[in-house]
Amino acid sequence: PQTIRRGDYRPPAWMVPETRLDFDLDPAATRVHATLTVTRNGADAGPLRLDGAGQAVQAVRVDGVAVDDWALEGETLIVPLAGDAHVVETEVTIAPDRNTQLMGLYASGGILCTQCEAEGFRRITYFPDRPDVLSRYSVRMTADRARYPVLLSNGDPVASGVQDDGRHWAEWNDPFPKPSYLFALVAGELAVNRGSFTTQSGRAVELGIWVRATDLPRTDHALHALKLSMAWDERVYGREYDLDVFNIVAVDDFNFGAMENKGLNIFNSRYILADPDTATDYDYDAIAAVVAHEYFHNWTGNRITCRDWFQLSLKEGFTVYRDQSFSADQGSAAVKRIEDVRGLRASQFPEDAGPLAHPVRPEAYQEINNFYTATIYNKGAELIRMMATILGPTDFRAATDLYFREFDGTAATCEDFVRCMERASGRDLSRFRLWYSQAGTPRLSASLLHSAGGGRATLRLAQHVPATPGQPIKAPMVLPLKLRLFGAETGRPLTEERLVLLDEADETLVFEAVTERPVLSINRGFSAPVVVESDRSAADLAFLSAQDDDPFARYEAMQQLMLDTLVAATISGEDRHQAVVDAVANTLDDPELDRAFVAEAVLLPSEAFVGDQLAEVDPEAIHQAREALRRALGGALHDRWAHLYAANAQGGYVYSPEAKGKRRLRNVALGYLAASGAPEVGALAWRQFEAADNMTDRQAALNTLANGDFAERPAALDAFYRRYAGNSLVIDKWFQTQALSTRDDAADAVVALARHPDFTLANPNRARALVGAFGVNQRAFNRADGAGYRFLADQLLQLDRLNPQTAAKLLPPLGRWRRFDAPRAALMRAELERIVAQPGLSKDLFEQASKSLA
Ligand code: DPP
Ligand code: ZN
Repeated sequence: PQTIRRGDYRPPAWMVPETRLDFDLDPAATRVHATLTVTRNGADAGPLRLDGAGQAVQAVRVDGVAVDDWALEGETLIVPLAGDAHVVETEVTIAPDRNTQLMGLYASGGILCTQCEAEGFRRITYFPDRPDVLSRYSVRMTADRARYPVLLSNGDPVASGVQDDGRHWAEWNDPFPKPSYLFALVAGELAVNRGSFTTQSGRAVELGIWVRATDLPRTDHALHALKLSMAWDERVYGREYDLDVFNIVAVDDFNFGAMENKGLNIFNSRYILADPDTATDYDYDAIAAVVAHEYFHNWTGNRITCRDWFQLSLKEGFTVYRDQSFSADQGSAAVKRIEDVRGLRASQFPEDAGPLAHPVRPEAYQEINNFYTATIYNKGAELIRMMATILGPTDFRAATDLYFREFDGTAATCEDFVRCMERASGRDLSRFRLWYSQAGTPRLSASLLHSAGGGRATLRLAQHVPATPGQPIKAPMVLPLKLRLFGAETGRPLTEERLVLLDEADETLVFEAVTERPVLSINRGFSAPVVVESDRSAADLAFLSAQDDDPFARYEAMQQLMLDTLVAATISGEDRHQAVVDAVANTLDDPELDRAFVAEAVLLPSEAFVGDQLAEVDPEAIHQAREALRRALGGALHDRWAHLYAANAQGGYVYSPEAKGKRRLRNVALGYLAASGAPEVGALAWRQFEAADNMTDRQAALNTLANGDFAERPAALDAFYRRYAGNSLVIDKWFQTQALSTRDDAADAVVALARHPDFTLANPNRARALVGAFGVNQRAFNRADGAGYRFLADQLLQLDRLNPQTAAKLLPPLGRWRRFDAPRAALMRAELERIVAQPGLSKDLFEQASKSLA
C-alpha cells in the first residue's frame, strides 16, 4: 500500500465553490447526479482529478456537454479542462444495501444513512475528497414515500413535494462551505423528539432527535444534553449555533460513536438511547459527553476544519478537551478528571508504548482510518489542557477567541492553533511543539531530599522520553507540573501550589524554610500526561491519600500505593496488604468525601495497568495478586462494606451526581463483599439483580454474579438475556459482561458465545462487545495455550471482509507481544503473520498487523 506523508501536502489544484447533488434513492441502486462548479486554484495547469471508490461512471458532462475524454487512473476520475472555471457533472449508481463497510451511503435497519469521515464521500460520488476543498452544498433527494417518509440532509430544508408515482422529494441547502467529509443524508421511517433553543443573539433553533418510533421514549436525555451543550459553548467559549435547525439521527450500525456532519449529526444509537431500565449511569454520562462532543465540533471541526488529515487532532484533541470540560462542569470535576486519566492510561499509554505509537500530529499513514486513535483524541486533549494550564484561563480564552476570529471558514493546521496561543499570551511555545511531533509517554523521576538542620528541601526532576517506532532519540519536553509540599508531622501544607515548567532533561528545585520533613505532592490534577516515578514511601503515599488537598493527587497516591503493592506481590509474592487496607479504611471513614470520589479511590488498578508497570507481563500472577488483595480488602473491611451497602441504598431512581455517587459506591461495596467470600453475597446480589429499578444496579449485580461461582449465576445470565431480548444495546452488555469475565473459563465461554445466534460481526457494537472486550481481558485473552490469540485472529479475518475499519481497530491486543514471555510472544506473532499473509487483506488491517510485527 501507498504511504501518504505530511511533508507532501500540496494545495488543491481545483476548488469546488458549489456542489449540487441529486439522489434518486433506492437501497439496491441509488443514482447520484453531481454538479460541481470548479475553479482552478493557482497556476496549476493540470486536469481535474476526482476521487472515487467502487462506483461505475455512467456519464460525464462539462459545461452541459457530454464528454468522453475522461480517464480513470485507478479509481481517480481525470477530466481534462481547458479553462479556469467549469461546471462538471457526473452520474453514478451505488448499492447502499451491499455496503457492509458502513462508509459512504449504506442501510442500517431499513434507514439509509451516510458516514463520510474520513474518505467515505468518494464512495458516494466523484469529488476531490480532501478536507481543504470547501464547498457550498445543495441536495435533492427523491425516494419512495412509504419506505422513506423522512428525508434529511445538511443545513436548512428549502422545499419538498410529492410525485404521483409513490415517491416524494426534499431539497436541503447548507449555506456554510464545508469539506466533503461533513456531508450527510438520511432517509427512513423515523420519529422525532423535538426541542428548541434560543441562542444568545436571539436566533431560534429547532432541534430534532430522530429515531425509530419505538425508541422515542429513550431520547429525552440526549435532547437535554444537547441544550446544555449549546448553552455551555456560548457561556464558556462565546460560540453560538449558526443554522435554523439542528438534527441528530440514531442508527444501530455505526463504526464510530457519532459524526458531526453540519447540522445533521449521525449517531451510533448507543450514544443517544437511554432510560433507567436499559442504560447505566456510565451510559448516561457517555451520551451527554458524545452529544456535547459532536455539537462542539460545529465550531471546532466544521466552521474551522483541518487542512489535511495529519491535522486531525486540531479538531479532535480540542473537541475532546471541550467535552471533558463540559462534563466536568455537570458534576464532580475531580471524579471526571480521574475517569479521564484512567481512560488515558488504559488506552493511550499502551498505544504510545507499543508498535503503533505515533505523534499527535503524525508524519505518515497508509490508511487514515487507523489514526482515529487515543493518541489523536485523548493525548491531543491533554496537549490543549497543558496549553490552557500554561496560559491560564484569561489568556487561553483570548487565544481561542483569536483562533475562531482568524480561522473561521478555513481549513487550518495544528500550527495555526499553537500560534494563536502564542500571539494571545505573548508566550513562546517553540519547545512545547515537541508534544505534536514526538511520540511516547515521558517518564519523570522525582526525588526529594531534605536537610533537616538547614530547612532546605531539594527536588530533583529528570525526564526521559522512550524511543518509539521511527523516533529512536528524543529531546526533553515541556512539562507543566503542579506541585506542593506537605509536612509529614503536622499534615500542614508547607508551600503554596506551584506550577513548574520543566523543559530540561534534569532540573533541581530548591525550597527554603522547610521546617519539617516534607512529602511531595506532584503532577497535581494530572497537569502533565506523564508517568511519574518517585521515591515516595508507602507511608508517604498513605499520608497523601488521606491529607492531600488536591483530589486527583489524593486518588493518585492511593493508586500508587496499590500499584506498588501489586507489583511487589506479582514479582516476589510479597504480602504488603496491610498498608492498603489501612489507607482504604481511612478513605471510607472520611465523612467529608464525595461518595463518587470514594468509590473511585478505593478501586484497585486494572490487571492491564499492573501489567504495564512490569518488564514482562505475567497475566496469571497479576490476576492472582490482584484477587488476593481484593480478598484482603473485602475480608478485613467486611463490616464497612456491608454498612456502605446498606447506607447507600436509595428510594426511587434519580439521575444526579449525588445519586450516581451513591450507586457507584454501593456497587463497589458489593464487589468487595463478593471478594470477601462472605456466604450471603450470592443471595444479596440476586436480590439486587431482581429488585433493581435501574440498569446501573442490575448490571452491577449481574457482573458480580457472572464473575463468581455463585449458584445464582446461570439464572442471572439467563434472566438478563430474556428480559432484554430484542434490545440490542442491552444484549451487547450481556455479551460484554461475559467477555470481561474474571473466571477461569472466560476464554472458552467467549469462543462459544461467538456461535450464539445473536452474535454477528456485521454490527460493530456487537463485534466490539464480544471480540473487542475480550481483547482487553488481559488474563483470558493471554491464556498460555494461545486460544485467545487464535480466536481474535479468526474473528478479525472474517470481519475484515465486511468492515475493514472496525476489524483494524480490534487488532492492537495482538501487537503487545513484546510485553510477554517468549512462548506467548511466538504465538501472537504467528497469528499476526497469518493475518498479514491473508490474500485480499484490507489496507486497514494490513497496516496495523504489519506495523505490529515490525
Ligand atoms: N469525527 C468523529 C468524532 O470524533 C469521528 N468520526 O466525533
Ligand atoms: Zn470528534
